[in-house]
Amino acid sequence: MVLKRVLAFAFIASTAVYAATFDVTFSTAGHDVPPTLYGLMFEDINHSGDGGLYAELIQNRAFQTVTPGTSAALTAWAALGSAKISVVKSSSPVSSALPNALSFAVASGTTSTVGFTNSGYFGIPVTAGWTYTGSFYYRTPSPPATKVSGSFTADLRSTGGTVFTSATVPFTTSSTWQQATFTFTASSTQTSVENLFALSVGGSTVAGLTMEFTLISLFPPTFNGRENGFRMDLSETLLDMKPAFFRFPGGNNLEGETAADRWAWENTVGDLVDRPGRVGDWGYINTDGLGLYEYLQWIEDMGMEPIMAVYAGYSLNGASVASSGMQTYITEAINQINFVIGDASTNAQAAIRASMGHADPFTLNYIEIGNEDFFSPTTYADYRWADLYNALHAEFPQLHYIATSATSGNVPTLSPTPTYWDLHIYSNPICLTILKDFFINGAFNFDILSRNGLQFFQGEYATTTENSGAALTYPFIDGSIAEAAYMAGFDRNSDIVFAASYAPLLNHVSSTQWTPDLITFSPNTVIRSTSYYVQQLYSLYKGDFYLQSTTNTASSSVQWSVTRDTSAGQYFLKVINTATSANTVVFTLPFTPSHTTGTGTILTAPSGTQNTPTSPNAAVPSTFSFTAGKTITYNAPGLSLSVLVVTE
Ligand code: LX5
Repeated sequence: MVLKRVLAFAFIASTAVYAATFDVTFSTAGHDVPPTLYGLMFEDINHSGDGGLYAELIQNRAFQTVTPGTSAALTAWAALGSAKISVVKSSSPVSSALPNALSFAVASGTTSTVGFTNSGYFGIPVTAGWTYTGSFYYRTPSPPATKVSGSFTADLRSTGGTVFTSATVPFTTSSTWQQATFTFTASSTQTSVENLFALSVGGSTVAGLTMEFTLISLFPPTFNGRENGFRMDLSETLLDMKPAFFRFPGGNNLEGETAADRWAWENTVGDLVDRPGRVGDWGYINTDGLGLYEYLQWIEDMGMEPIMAVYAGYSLNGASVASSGMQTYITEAINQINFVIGDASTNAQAAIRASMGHADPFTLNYIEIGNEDFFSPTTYADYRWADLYNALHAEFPQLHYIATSATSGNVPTLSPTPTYWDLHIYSNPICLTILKDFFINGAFNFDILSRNGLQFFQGEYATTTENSGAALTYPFIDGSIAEAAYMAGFDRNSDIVFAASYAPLLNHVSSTQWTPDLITFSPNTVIRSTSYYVQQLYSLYKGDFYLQSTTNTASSSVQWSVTRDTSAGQYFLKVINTATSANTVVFTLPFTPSHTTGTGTILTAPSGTQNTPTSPNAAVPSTFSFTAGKTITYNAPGLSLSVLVVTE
């Protein structure tokens, strides 16, 4: 994967070190906060999908897109005992989508235990009380004249061979594919994730046989108990943010290295044996077990709404589909949308959705046309945007279409003129010299934009470097608080900013393509970064109405925002102090609170603090009490985001 972006380097600007007092008054005038304002951006990067949110534990479960006979084709697999294993192109594959299989050959005369193991996505969690659900397809290409019957043992074990839980799985030789299923329950929790899934059998039972296996799957309990579902701890971590939307499936991972490699929805739905998988854009194979249906079902379970992208004819090799070739992708996009919202009784794509268990349409309001098409602005402006927009809008006039390119003075130069526009920024906390925009300095970026009907989606943003230009592995408090200052601009400008999402979202600690990320995880741990807590506080205290207040100047150390949850009669006073020393804000309220003591939540930590695998809770929010009255004086510690809750 080639990074499209050259990260900007900038030089540190001096921040105020003297304490200051800021007087803030606010009235009841303001504007609605859109319910979509804070959500999530997701693509399969850093094994955030396969090996991450998608709960499948077996890596390379169906030998998708690998080259038979190579050692790479055996990624995560190893033989047990004297068995010989290799990946072959099956002479009679389980499906046309899955041409390959694991060949398991046992020499005549074998008596000792033979089998094979899988090491998972860089480990497998063993957790007491979890019932694991497994399955696999198997056949014997040249079965003996007299059928052989026996039993495999499926188990989870340490790399040293200690078995934690197992199940007996009967089999009979046959040249046709059979599917075996099993469950087992772990009675102990292992701290180490260096465990294996093993399928084994007594050597004398299978001596002289060659068998084939594929789609060897093992799931732990999943979020909401869904079959083929999502990892519980990661889902719950995201749910704790109360995210409003989920942008998917990319990001770069939508686009493919070439058009042929793009994320194509139709290859991601239906039975798992009918999903070929693809080489993802971040250097590893995507099984597409996490497919369009699974995304949508989980989005619904999580109480979010989708912001779904359609491929727009531009891929990462820099090539655009010619105008004459666009119809294929227009049809594909229409079909993709019909899969989501079509009438299952009249539409073929919607009927697939119904056959998978969701007869009713899913919620869908936003479609993103492409991703970062400013990398090919000419073809986007010349025909790709118009071709897709016009066709989709004609078919689905009720949906909102988000453009991703072609700007001049902050206005997309596209025809038809878009109403929704996604823009991205990865930068450092303070950028005075190179980018005029971000992050502390950018807190007023949206204030200066004209109110001309254009609605903004900050679909990706993150502090990616220190001010020195040094790359970050994990978000650090300085950058996270800079993001918080910037986000005050989202609250204040939520009349024209309808959605915003940090990116990337998730990172498997053992397979990282991009840092920093909002959440880092291993097979059995989840690390919430300092930026996670900033996102969480903004989302939880979003409110439904923004109240105009005295504004500070751009690039000042202290920013604030006042929003209200109207039905609860609660006001959320957010205070962001990006300086390393304390500053004071004095709020004068337009009412006298009904209480004299309020509760606030604060995220603060010394400069440079990061939450890491070895120190996951270096900075976590804590609550505090404050004296509430018509005037509230709040002394904001250095590097802090505070939310003061006041009830009318
Ligand atoms: C960025 C932009 C990482 C990504 C793209 C997304 O979050 O996939 O939309 O990658 S980049 O900078 O290499 O283009």
